[in-house]
Amino acid sequence: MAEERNELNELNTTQTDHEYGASEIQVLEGLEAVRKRPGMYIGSTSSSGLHHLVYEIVDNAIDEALAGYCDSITVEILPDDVIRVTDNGRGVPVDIQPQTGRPALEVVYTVLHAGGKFGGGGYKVSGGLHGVGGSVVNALSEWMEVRVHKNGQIYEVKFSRGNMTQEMTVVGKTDKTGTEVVFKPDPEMFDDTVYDYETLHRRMREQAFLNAGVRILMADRRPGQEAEESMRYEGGIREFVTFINRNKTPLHEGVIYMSGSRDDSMAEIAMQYCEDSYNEVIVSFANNVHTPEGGMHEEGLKRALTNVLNAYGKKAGIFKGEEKVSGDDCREGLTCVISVKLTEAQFEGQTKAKLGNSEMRTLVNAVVSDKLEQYLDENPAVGKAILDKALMANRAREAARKARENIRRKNALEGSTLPGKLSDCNERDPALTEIYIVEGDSAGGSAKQGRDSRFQAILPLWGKMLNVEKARADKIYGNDKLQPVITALGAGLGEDFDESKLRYHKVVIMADADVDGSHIRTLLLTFFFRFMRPLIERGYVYAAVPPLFKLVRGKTVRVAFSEEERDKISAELREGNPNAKVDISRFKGLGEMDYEELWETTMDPERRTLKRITMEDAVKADEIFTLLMGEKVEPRREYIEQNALKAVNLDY
Ligand code: 1YM
Repeated sequence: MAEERNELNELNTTQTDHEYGASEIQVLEGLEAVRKRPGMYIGSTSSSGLHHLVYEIVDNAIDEALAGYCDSITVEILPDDVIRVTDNGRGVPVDIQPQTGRPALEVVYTVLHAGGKFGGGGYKVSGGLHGVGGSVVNALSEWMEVRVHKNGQIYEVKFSRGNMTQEMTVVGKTDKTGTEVVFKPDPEMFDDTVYDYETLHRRMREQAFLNAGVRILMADRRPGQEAEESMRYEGGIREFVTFINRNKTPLHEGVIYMSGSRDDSMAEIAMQYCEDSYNEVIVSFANNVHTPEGGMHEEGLKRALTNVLNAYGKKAGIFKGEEKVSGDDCREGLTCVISVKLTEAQFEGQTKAKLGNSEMRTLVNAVVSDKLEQYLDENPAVGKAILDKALMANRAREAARKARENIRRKNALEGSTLPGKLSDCNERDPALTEIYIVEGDSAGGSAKQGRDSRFQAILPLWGKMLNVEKARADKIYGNDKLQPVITALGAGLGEDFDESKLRYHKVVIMADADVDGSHIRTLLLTFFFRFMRPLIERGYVYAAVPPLFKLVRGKTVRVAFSEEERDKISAELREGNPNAKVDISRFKGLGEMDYEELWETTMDPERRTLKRITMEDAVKADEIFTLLMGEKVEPRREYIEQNALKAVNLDY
């Protein structure tokens, strides 16, 4: 807050002795800073930064909801990728601010406030630093308009790239209250200004779960892609857990819900185990911000869960003799959402996605220790089911360890065991090498011929892969389809994964752009996600992007990776002669390309396109995988029906 006051004072001293005229109001120094270094304020100027603008404005509406004045928020993508966010709260204040002599409505959007998420300092909390993001969004918008319904009047202000172009003006009468913000992101500031409905929809759904009872309407109003969903979850994060588990079979009825608070902080935890899942899904938030890297709140949960389950197993006579279960055992098949609210959240880690406040470990630990024990005492059947599952996990882990030892012993006896199908490269420094995992033997053959064998290794895979969803870790070791991948990469898997032993720092999945190809990509990504997660976290996994079209005019041959590119190239090839014949064909598959084509379009580092796989991609693959391979038939059928057409272009 101190910083905020300083900014206002500065404004005060430099501007007091005369009144503002609309033409005189220039971009304030602060907003220039935002346009100079946008990354400092919104993380990046890529798609993620573009979407971040929306979150900043929505956060203000959510804060108003948390303060108890607003229960409905509308987020719309309008034609031309203009964003409109509306709420039914009190409306941003319009009275004159004593420090500046200007209406608060103008100040909120023109003065850079303290506490930005990326600029250091704490994060805003409801009732705290209200509206910090408004000015940042304004600075990065080609234009922005805000209308406030309040006191029976409609007030309006307009801006262009942070400059006020219309001072606050009364433009009409109203019987409602609320705020409407409309902005168009500045193409000068972003790589691309096209919004992705799914990205916003996902985030708004998450916010609706985290803020029980608030209705969020998400709509796409761009012609040809209209969509709309109204979301309101009275059950809050309980319903979030039910939603995550929608395609799985719960081990027990109902979601376990626990909450507690201490001083100015509070924690909520909702959890449910699933019968047909061996994964752990923990989704955590601090002040409604997702913390994918976890942190203190997750640590508190894990610690308490392990302690409570071990104590209960003993007390209820479920353990035999000295039996006990590990933390991992306690989390197999668990889905858990944790949401904490605190005044001075410290975000740490590479992407500021990890909560650092140790008092949150204490709080969550205390809440779970206390409430879960009580829950198990009151629901002994659930307690028994959870502990039986943890004991099963424990036995499977033990079996896996033995299987691993056997393999190690076997390897030691048989010496080098690189898979026979692998065509390795000559270079030995993993930082310089890449492995192409190729679908099908014929594509594998072309890849082997076309590659640069100095640094590119090829491993062909073929046939149906193992159903990883139902397979436990112990079975994976012996699987003949995955075994070559494991040995070629050389770093082991699961708890034993050792990055320093990894033989290639680029692992490229090369599969067709069709249903089978996307299937194999999903399988491999799911496998990496579950058993070699650091591989994805460290950014070592890529998808090759093979071209879709081949265009030939006389001796000129070009390839295109999308329909737009095809049309563009086709026009280029016709340049000067609109009637020239350009022969366009669709690549049916990798196997169809000869080795030179494959090298030129998909493997040559100078010319190829690789898509780096993110954790988000992997989580999506994992979700699709669960759906396709899990035990529930109905959602699988629905998914296949809905995606039968889309599947051709599945883009991870
Ligand atoms: C579509 C975006 O910004 N709503 C919104 C913002 C504010 C208020 C209400 C508000 C806050 C307070 C008092 C308060 C903001 N106010 C400010 C500031 N929706 C959206 N709705 N009255 C109204 O915090 O005391 C900044 S944002 F700073 F002026 F109070």
